Order: sequence, then structure tokens, then C-alpha cells
Amino acid sequence: MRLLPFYSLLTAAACAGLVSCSDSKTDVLPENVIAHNDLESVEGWAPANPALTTAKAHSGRYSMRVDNDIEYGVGYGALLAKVSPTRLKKLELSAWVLLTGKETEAKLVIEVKNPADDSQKVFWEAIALGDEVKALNKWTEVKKTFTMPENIAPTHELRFYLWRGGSSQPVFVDDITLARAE
Ligand SMILES: [Ca+2]
Repeated sequence: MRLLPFYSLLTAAACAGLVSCSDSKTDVLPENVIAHNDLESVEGWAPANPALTTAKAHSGRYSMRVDNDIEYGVGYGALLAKVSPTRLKKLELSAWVLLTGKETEAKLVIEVKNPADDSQKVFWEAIALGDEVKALNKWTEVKKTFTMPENIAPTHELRFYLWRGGSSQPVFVDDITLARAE
């Protein structure tokens, strides 16, 4: 398996009793997983992120939230060269979402940017949470497979983030997984 940047954190959390040490799901992630975050090991790591919250959680104590005052959630960014040994063709995003109000405009965004030219939009697609999640105040799993364009390069950066998108009522997200898909 590939070691993820926060794999050791997950293991440390597991053996600190936050989750069971015998829970193999948290010890070994599938080989195609690019990144996984249950938000349990983010508190205290700089820079402090106002989106991190204990108000609601799908796993453990923590999730992330956007609302009137918080535009973006805890984000992910890495060069494509580091996330996939071969050209990334498809990317599967899954996450657990809790909406507190109808007609939210919040989105889970997958973006590919060229760090050498910030104005160049290589790829931008999103899961519109208001379209996908109908139940309020109930954790619901959302999942989408994104087809990457031919022109992505190893020097481009893959980004994931939760964006408020005009929502005024809080939107919570937990247990995010980005994985290579076929
Ligand atoms: Ca959590």
C-alpha cells in the first residue's frame, strides 16, 4: 500500500484510543485512496482552521462546517505527480454531509490548477449538495466520479474543498475520501 501523508496520524489516533486499534479500516486504506480525512487529527495543527467543529460529527468528535462566517472548509491540495503514479483518469470523491437548511448552495469542489499560471482553469467540477441531499439534519453519504481532462499534467495541483457558495445555514462534512477510479 501507499503511505498517505497523514497515515501516521491516523495510526497514532487509533492507538491513542480515539478509535479502536483493531479497526483495520483505519489502519490500512485501499491502494487507490489518494486522501482520506475524518477530521479527528486536525485540531491544533497550524494554521488553525475555523471550519473545524465539534458541533456535529459523523465519525468521532470532529467534522468541518461552512456557514455565514466561514467561506471554505478544511481543504486538500497536492501535485498530481504525488497523488498518482500514472495519469489520473477518474477520481472518486465520497463524503458524509449534514445539511441544516433547504436550498443550500454549498458545494464539494474538485479542481485542478496549474501552479505556474493561476489564471488557467484546467478543471473545476463540484457536487452541489442541495441537489444531492434531500434530508435535513441527517448524515447522508454523497459520492461522485469525476472524469479528468486529457490535458492534466503531473505538475498541476489537485485540490478539494468545501465551499459555502452563498449558503447561510451551516453545512457539515465529515469522512472525506478521494480515490483513483477506473
Ligand atoms: Ca469525524
